[in-house]
Amino acid sequence: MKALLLIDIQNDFVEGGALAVPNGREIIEIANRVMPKFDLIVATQDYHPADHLSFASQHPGKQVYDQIELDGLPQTLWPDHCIEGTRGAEFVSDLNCDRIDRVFPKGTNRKIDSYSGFFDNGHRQATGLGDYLKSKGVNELFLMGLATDYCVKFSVLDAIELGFKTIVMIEGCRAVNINPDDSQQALNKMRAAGAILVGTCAKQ
Ligand code: VGL
Ligand code: ZN
Repeated sequence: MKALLLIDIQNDFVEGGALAVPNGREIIEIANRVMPKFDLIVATQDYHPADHLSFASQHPGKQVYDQIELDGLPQTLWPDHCIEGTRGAEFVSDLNCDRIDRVFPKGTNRKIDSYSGFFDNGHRQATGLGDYLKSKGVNELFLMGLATDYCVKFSVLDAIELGFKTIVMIEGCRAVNINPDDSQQALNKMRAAGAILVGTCAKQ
């Protein structure tokens, strides 16, 4: 059974948003086009309290993109984004959300970030996504969304580790690219870990 996992297609990650991923809005049309090919569609939603410790604003003297250590884990500092209850945290309005069967919020704990849709960055707590997919009999997982070099990458690596055949639809992903080759590095890492990279082709 195949499922589609849409990663963080939220207002703050597209043009005009607080942590806009370059050309992020281009993937909306792609998501809407591929969704009808799947029986099960799940989405992750980055969803932070206003004082989340991944925000540079919570660390006086620090700047956006600085690296710190947070509870023993390396942490990139971000602009305030995807704050619970705000428009920035909502899915992009043109996304056909009617087709999404279930949404998994992540990053809700102030003290730890969560790039992957499956676990927080310390693998300390699961979101329930893995168990949900297994309970539905999913063995092949197709992913697309934002951002290639963070939440897509870590979701893909966890999906592989959890035993899913994992397919990344690269035309449907866009990267933050703090360094210009972050996107390529992320794709290389996903491929090396066992991910299958395709354009948008949903039928393998
Ligand atoms: C993301 C940085 C911080 C993402 C989320 O969705 O890739 N990146 N929070
Ligand atoms: Zn975030």
